[in-house]
Amino acid sequence: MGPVARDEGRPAVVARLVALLRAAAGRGADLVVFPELALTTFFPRWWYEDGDPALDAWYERAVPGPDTQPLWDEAERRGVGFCLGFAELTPAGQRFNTAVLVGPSGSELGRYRKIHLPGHDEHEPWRRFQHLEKRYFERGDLGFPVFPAFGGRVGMLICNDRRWPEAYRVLGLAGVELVCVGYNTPDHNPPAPEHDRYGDFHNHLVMQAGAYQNGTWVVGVAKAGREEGVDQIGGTCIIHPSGEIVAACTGLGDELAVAACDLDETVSYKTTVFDLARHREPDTYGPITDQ
Ligand code: CDT
Repeated sequence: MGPVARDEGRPAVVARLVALLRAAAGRGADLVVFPELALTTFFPRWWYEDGDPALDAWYERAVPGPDTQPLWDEAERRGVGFCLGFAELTPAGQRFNTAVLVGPSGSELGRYRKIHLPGHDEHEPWRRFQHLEKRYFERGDLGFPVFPAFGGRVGMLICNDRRWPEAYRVLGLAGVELVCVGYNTPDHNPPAPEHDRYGDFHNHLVMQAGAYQNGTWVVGVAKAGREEGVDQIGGTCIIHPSGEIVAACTGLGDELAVAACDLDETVSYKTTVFDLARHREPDTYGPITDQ
């Protein structure tokens, strides 16, 4: 997905999502994966005081809601499911960076709330842009669930989660066969500009490793391009359980990458080199969770 402007508005963004979903259906897709916070610009790049109504405006109180209903309708009409990232404001006032998995009949199959929240929670004026996810979201409270869906077992991660092997492994232990990962990654990291030239490499490195080490498909989807003056990496790709990229986007705008993901191709990994039940040695891994 290309950039979303600050003033673009949900109806215009949803029309873009609908167009992508329709095109994907035309190419035989069963499942369409959209990016993290797909309905708006990446608003954690700006500072807001607590209680500012302009901050609250970035969150969804319900999905589907009046503005997002056309996406649900189109998905149901085409018999295509989707995974969509959005900012969630619950009735109890909790705020999460969330992804929802919707089935081909338009019903919600499950949701995931982002656990690894990057960035900072105070205003850091020295940065060219902020990354205030730690301020605007709580840590997800749903663990790393895996849902029976699309003929297999589907999990979700959100952006920074994809850099953490533990996240894939928890999904792997639940037998995940396809992981949907939406992301918004600037090509500049203010605290570590020396990493900037590795942005695309690190993006693929972590997702390809996560796929191979857990014998799962990984679908990594960018919100890319120059968004409100911040350049974001692309690199959307579909990764086979071997770790190989089998389909990828080439640009930084709205674009589809399509692959036939045979979930049975996970089996030879899950039953041999990454037969987790047989080969893991969890009693030696204590420091991973103890520290
Ligand atoms: N959205 C998100 O999690 N982005 C981070 C940016 C780098 S950390 C400031 C990422 O891991 O891609």
